[in-house]
Amino acid sequence: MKHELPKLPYSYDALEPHIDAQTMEIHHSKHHQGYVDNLNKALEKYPGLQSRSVEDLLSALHSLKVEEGDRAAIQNNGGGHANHSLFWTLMGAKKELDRGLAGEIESAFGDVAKFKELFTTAATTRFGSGWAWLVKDENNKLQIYSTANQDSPLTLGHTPLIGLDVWEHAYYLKYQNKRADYISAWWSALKLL
Ligand code: MN3
Repeated sequence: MKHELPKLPYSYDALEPHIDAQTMEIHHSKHHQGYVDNLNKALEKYPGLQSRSVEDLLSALHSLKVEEGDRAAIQNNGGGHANHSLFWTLMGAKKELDRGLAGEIESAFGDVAKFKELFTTAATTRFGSGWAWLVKDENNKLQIYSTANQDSPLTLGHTPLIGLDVWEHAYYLKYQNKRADYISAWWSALKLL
């Protein structure tokens, strides 16, 4: 079984003006496709791993019986595939506030506004390329942090709930070096909160 690029659940221009159509098209059809292709390439030597989901591969990353170079390729490209697959589903037309999630956020961080502030700081201060995350950790507690590159919280035994891509490819066409402006626009594209 080969991994495949998931369809976007909306059109490339659906997140305008917050995220522009050209960025969405390149991000999805070139960057995400590249992670999928390179993940498939990394798994060519390992037929036993080819039927496992990308989430499963990342959760088991450190115990996979693979060469170290291939482990790094699975970390980077499997992470890229899983992270973006989640990312697309988080955005879209605003839905009614998810009371379950909001309630958990309130008990963990005080209120949704405080959560947004902490998450924004994690996204703003990630040096270089990476992601900001809201995760459920191994004790079922919510945590906010960032990871470098395409590193997935799944490799730490955590379940990602909300992820924000802060690679320049996610915003450079519209926002250039102004990552903070992109992050603030992204909150408007997030459908959950
Ligand atoms: Mn990206």
